Amino acid sequence: MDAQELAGKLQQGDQRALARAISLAENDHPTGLEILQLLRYRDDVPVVGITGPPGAGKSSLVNALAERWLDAGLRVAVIAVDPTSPFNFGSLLGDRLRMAGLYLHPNLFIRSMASRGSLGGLSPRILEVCDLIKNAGYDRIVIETVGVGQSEVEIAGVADTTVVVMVPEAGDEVQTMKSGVMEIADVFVVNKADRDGAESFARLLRQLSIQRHTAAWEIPVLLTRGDTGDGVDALGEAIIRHHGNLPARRKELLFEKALHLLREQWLRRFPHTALRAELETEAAKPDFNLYRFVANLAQRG
Ligand SMILES: Nc1nc2c(ncn2[C@@H]2O[C@H](COP(=O)(O)OP(=O)(O)OP(=O)(O)O)[C@@H](O)[C@H]2O)c(=O)[nH]1
Ligand SMILES: [Mg+2]
Repeated sequence: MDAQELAGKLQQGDQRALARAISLAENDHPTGLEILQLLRYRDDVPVVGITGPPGAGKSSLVNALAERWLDAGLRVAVIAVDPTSPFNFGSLLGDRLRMAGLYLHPNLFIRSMASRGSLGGLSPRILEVCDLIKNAGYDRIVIETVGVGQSEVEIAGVADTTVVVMVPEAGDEVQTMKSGVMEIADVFVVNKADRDGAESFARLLRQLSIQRHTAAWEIPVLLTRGDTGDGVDALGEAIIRHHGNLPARRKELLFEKALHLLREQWLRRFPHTALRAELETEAAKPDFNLYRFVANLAQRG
């Protein structure tokens, strides 16, 4: 199937065409890029990043959110970014969806992606994957990443709305928490609200997040229960409200994405190893000048 045909099927919502296009994009196959170039630009589909420490209840919340949105007749895509294995469906997320009977739901698309490198960064093709999914007619995209590596902060460069999930036990650590996590949250969730200290932890988070409030957005701190779904309606509402409230944020994200893609093109044009070798050769010459070297490179195009 050529790019035109695949793009056509994908736009009709064909899940197999979507899966095929995603594989092509992930493998840097030229047809993947061709498909992306045929599609419409869409920023009307909320991309939601759900991050937080291992076991905080992210998959349970994703499952509960997906259930609600599917019930409302929406088409939902879930991406699980797993730092350990590309095959086990983001620890248990697959199991949860299966148990909830959602696994085979025709309006649900699930994809697991391995994270990149030992630091657990997001897959380099996540932007492309989201754009493919948007064009396949999905109304919501949810990305679950475990907050143990780079992915928890990187997610903020991909998602329109970043939800940071924590548990009451984290209350003691929050003062010393990596500042990155405080800075990326558009919505805070204190999950396992059935446990001691949930309310007081939520109060602390509210105080800490005041300094990040803007005229357009006050960061909500929500109490939820992943196992029963309590508070998940409010979480869904906050996500949609954030997406609607912040068109400026989406413009900024678009700019960041363009920069990211441009940087990648440059890296492809000047692979590091070749560039390093050339630089070393040139630098050994007596008349070497770094600024002329770079200007010549840029002109070579
Ligand atoms: N008591 C209680 N348990 C919960 C709640 N939400 C989730 N759990 C349980 O916490 C455990 C971890 O939940 P997951 O949803 O798998 O957590 P996760 O953050 O996706 O975990 P990883 O993907 O492994 O990082 C499971 O046994 C859930 O049933 C809650 O609100 N209260
Ligand atoms: Mg999980």
